[in-house]
Amino acid sequence: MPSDRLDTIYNAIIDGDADTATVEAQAALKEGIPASEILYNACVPAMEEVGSLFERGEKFVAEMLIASRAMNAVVEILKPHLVDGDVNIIGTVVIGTVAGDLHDIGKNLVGMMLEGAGFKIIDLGANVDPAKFVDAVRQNQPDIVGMSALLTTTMPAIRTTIQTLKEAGLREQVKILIGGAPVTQEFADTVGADAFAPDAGSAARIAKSLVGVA
Ligand code: B1M
Repeated sequence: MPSDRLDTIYNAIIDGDADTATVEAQAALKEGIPASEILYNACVPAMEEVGSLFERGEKFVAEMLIASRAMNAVVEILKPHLVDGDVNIIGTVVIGTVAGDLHDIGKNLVGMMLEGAGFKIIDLGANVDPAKFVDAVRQNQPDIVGMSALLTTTMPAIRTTIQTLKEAGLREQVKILIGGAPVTQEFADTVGADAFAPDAGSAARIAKSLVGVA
């Protein structure tokens, strides 16, 4: 951890203390610590630690939820520093976490980075049924459909959603980008997605290449 400030944010998120986490994040920004450093050196590792504590039975679902609220509160503060409001629109992305899956922090970060890269984002939220993806594609004619899955048990919903888009005759109109902790390039190849991104930064880079922007 490069500073005490980041250490405090890290611990506050693990403890689900949104007040301390947000006050410290504001102070860190004032001190000139870049928003990306706060995100990737404090917030994301904090959520990884929460996951490990949960696996070891040292945290429960309710505590994971409270930690995720603290993380979201910090992300709201960081957002204006991560996303440049003055970018040209290079494409539209419909994004959501797939059916049965309530995890939305990673999906929100990906949406934010894509917005920063110049995409218009239509965020369908979490636990999105395949039919809702289909409706959103019909209505918005996006260039890319982004799907996030955080559970091994919800990864198959990516396949179902792609299949539903195919049945609706919409699959060939869009590029499909997928991600989430258990998702791999191999899985993306198996389900016929156009691209996989392991993190939010690479998602933005890959999305740009999908629409032909270097
Ligand atoms: Co849950 N959960 N959770 N959880 N949770 C995990 C995912 C888990 C790994 C924890 C663990 O056991 N270590 C485990 C999954 C095990 C598995 O399937 N292999 C797990 C479990 C088991 C569960 C429940 C089943 C627990 C239960 O009820 N018994 C339950 C399921 C509920 C459901 O969805 N139906 C559950 C519930 C929850 C909460 C609701 C309490 C909460 C989510 C709150 C919220 O999101 N609003 C929660 C949390 C917070 C976590 C952990 C701790 C943190 C997730 C997170 O936000 N990470 C998580 C442990 C972990 O991840 N280590 C865990 C930070 C985020 C920035 O990373 O989401 O990976 P991530 O996103 C990254 C990349 O993956 C990528 O870019 C992002 C940024 O770099 N990416 C994409 C993500 N989406 C992308 C899309 C793209 C491209 C890249 O293109 C479109």
